[in-house]
Amino acid sequence: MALKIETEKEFNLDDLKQDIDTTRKTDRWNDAPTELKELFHKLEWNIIDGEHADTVGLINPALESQVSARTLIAGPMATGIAEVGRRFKMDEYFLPEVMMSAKCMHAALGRLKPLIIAEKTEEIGTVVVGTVQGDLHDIGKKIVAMMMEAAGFTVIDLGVTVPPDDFIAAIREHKPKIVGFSALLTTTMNMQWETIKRITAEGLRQDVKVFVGGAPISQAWCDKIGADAYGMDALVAVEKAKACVTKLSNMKGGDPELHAAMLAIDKARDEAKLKQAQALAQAQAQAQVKAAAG
Ligand code: B12
Repeated sequence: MALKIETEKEFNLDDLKQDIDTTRKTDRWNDAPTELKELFHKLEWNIIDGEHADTVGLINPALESQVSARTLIAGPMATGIAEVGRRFKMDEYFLPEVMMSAKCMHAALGRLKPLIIAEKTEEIGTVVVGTVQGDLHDIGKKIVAMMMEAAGFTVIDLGVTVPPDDFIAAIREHKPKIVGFSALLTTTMNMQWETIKRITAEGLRQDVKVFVGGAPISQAWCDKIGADAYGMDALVAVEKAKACVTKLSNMKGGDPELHAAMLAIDKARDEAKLKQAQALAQAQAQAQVKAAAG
């Protein structure tokens, strides 16, 4: 049985600006056994320090301790690369450092990919994904592709800096139910729009549901460019993709009702999260009252 470790809440990552000793004092991953908490912190710092030759050596013992590939991706790998992004933004890191950290992420994903894909038990349709023209970022897109594959999709990954024509050709050839565009740069997000315009001009818009994602992408951007769904992360992307091929399979790409149904998934998710947080707070308050009375 895989160990359950909380990865979904928003963590304070200030300790990652300091050093691993400061990190050891954070309450992040406190629900993991002590040796795993230490391993998670080492993995965070491995990514920050870009020591890619050692990454798999940290992943393996975590897997042996029943940590799931998903927990590693959504947990210490996500927090480690987030700190790299912060350092890059603040000019504390430059391209060479970020490239070394990206190598750590690729090494880890290479180890985890077969485990995630092994979860695939059914065949529910084809998805075409790619990073739009001019953009070389592919870590997030690879995670989305892996999770889609695990959920039962056949994924055609067109790679990075994919011109609109290549998306069009792939839609004609593979007849996917969904096409997903990743963009990580404010300068390339417009290529998502251009690609949708080309798909529409080619008369293919109704044939595919268009998903968009990447760090600068938002629901507002998705609405503006007429995409069907925005995926803030791989889990959300998979949930929406599955809905597209099950209860919403009769809807066409570009249908406003499909767009509304995708938004309803986000709303339901937010409400469930809120309920969970309220229940937790209530349980904690009750425990405090009990402890005070006893
Ligand atoms: C690693 C990295 C790089 C690596 C990329 C390596 C690789 N193979 O991917 C390298 C070093 C090559 C690089 C280069 C550059 N980078 Co860079 N990079 C990053 C960094 C630090 C991390 C990105 C990442 O992998 N995140 C982790 C993944 C898991 O998250 P994610 O990509 O957001 O994906 C998740 C979701 O967004 C979503 N998702 C993603 N794609 C999709 C697609 C679909 C369909 C769906 C539904 C969902 C979805 O699901 C994913 C998983 O949950 C970011 C910082 C940041 N905050 O994002 C900067 C960042 C994106 N880079 C930036 C910049 C400026 C550059 C360069 C222009 C720098 C330069 N001067 O040359 C070049 C651009 C090169 C190019 N033409 O593309 C800026 C962009 C700023 C902006 N607003 O445009 C950022 C934000 C850093 C910063 N804060 O300044 N970079």
